[in-house]
Amino acid sequence: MHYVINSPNGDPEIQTLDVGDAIEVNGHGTGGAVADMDGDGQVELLLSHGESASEPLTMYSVTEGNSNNYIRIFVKHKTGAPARGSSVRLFLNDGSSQMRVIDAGSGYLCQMEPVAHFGLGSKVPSSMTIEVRWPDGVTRSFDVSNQINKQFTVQHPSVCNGSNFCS
Ligand SMILES: [Ca+2]
Repeated sequence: MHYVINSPNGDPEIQTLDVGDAIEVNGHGTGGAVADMDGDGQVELLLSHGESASEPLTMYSVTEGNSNNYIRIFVKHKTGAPARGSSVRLFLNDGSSQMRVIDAGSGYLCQMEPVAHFGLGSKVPSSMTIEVRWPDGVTRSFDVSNQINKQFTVQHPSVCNGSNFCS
C-alpha cells in the first residue's frame, strides 16, 4: 500500500506503508476499500475475498494517528443519493489544497465510501474553504472553517433545504 505526502520541497512524494496484519496471502480474488466504519474520523481498511467462493470480509483499524485532524464531506446529488463523480477541493489558509473525487467506482471487488475524506495531520487551519463540483457542472464554494474533525453534508443547490452548506 502506498500513500502520498508533501516532500520538503513541496512536491508530492509516494511512500510505501507497512500494512502489517493486512498482508493476506490466502484467499481467492481480493479487493480493498477504505471507509470510516465507526464514525471516529479515521478510515478503516476493508478487504473482500472470494470471487465465486464464499470467503469472509476482513476489516483492519489503524493504531496510529488517532489524534490527527480531519474533515469529511458528504456531497449529495439532487436526488438525495451520494453525488458520485463530484469533486471536492479543500483550501487551507496556508495556501495548500487537496482534492478528492467522490468515488464512482474503485476497481475489482471494491467500492470506496462516497465521502470526501481529508486528513489534516496535526494541522489546525484557522480557515478552510471547499469548492464542490457536481457531475452536472454546478460548482459552489463554502467556508468550512468551523468543521474540523467533523463530517457534514453538502446539498445540491437545486434542492436546498436551508442547511448550512447549500446555496
Ligand atoms: Ca473509523
